[in-house]
Amino acid sequence: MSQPAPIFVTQPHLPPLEEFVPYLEKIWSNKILTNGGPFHVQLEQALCDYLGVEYLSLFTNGTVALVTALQALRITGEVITTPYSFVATAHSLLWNGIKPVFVDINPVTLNLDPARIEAAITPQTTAIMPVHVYGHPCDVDAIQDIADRYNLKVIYDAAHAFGVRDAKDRSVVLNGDLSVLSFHATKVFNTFEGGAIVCRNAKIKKHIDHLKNFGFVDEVTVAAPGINGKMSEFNAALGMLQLQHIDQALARRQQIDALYRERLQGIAGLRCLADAGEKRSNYAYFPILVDDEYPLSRDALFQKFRDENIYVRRYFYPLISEFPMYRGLPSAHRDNLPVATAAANQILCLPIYPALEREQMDRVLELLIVP
Ligand code: T4K
Repeated sequence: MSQPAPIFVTQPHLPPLEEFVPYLEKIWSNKILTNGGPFHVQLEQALCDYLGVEYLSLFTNGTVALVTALQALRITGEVITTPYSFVATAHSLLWNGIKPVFVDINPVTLNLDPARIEAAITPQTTAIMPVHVYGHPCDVDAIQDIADRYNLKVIYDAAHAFGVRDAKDRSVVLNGDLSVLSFHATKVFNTFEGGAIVCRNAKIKKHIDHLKNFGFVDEVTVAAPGINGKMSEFNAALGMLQLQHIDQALARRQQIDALYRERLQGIAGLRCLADAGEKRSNYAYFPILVDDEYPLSRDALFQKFRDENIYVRRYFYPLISEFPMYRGLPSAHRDNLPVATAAANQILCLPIYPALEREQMDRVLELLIVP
């Protein structure tokens, strides 16, 4: 008997191929492939409109955008951040010669815990880099309050948070000094690879635009040691097309989220993260926590899924603070990070993506319900 097709934690949302052809024809005919071409200009504006922001700069990916965001604000010394994220968050600090200082997370949201930030501030601290994990908004007001009192910058890693709104019903990426988005293939809105920095005024956008183009201000002037962070016309054109399908994709994600929640209710030992509420989530991930009460350990459950060709993921295990380049830091010690350590050992992200079929969800749920 043939095995059912594998199910991955995510599958990129792709528009019908024929819809992309006219975009490609335009690129082929005008022969502008990159360096701020027409699709790049259009996508920056379209994303500003969609997200409800004024200033956005496209990037080749989220990681280069994070590295550049830190450069743009000339962040040095120490930056307070979360160990419970994808490794790119802390790597962006190391690439800038900045020391990450890990602070524990809130047990309900799994985001950086504002109540623990102040104790980690030293004279070297210059900024806070929180992450809206799984697209759920951080406690942005509490974080801004601390930043204001200690004169710190705030750079949000908003890689997961496309289209999310905060408690005041503002685009979540308007918080902090800068917010960084990822448009990687695995994200809610994807341009294959891509990313963006959302900033607050035209002056900083101009500076960021220079930085992503080697520091060039004009043909003969290089104002800063910039990098090549430019998004190509191919990716930008794809972004324009993806935007036409994004609302439909988000609605389907929301249905899947609701169905999982309903079916998982009352299973002893499995906990869903609190529903952040409509518009406050983009349903980018469906994380569950496997408690001691559940008959299987998290890793035994993970393996059980693998054996059935279902590739659930342990985002975020191991913690960033466990990787060799971070584990020697005093703040990386597990005693400093009990909540994050427990979450990393209990977390499992279930498949969620617009094309996930009901029958595939049933396969996933069956394995959870009958361990
Ligand atoms: N900050 C945060 C908080 C982030 O989560 C990320 C990225 C970043 C910063 C950096 O942004 P970027 O520089 O990436 O723009 C994936 C993604 O590569 C990464 O973008 C993402 N976070 C992270 C959470 O997940 P992996 O190593 O788990 O990806 P991979 O290749 O194992 O893909 C997961 C599953 O998705 C596969 O099992 C199958 C499916 N898949 C994947 C790709 C790439 C497809 O079906 N097609 C595809 O093309 O990191």
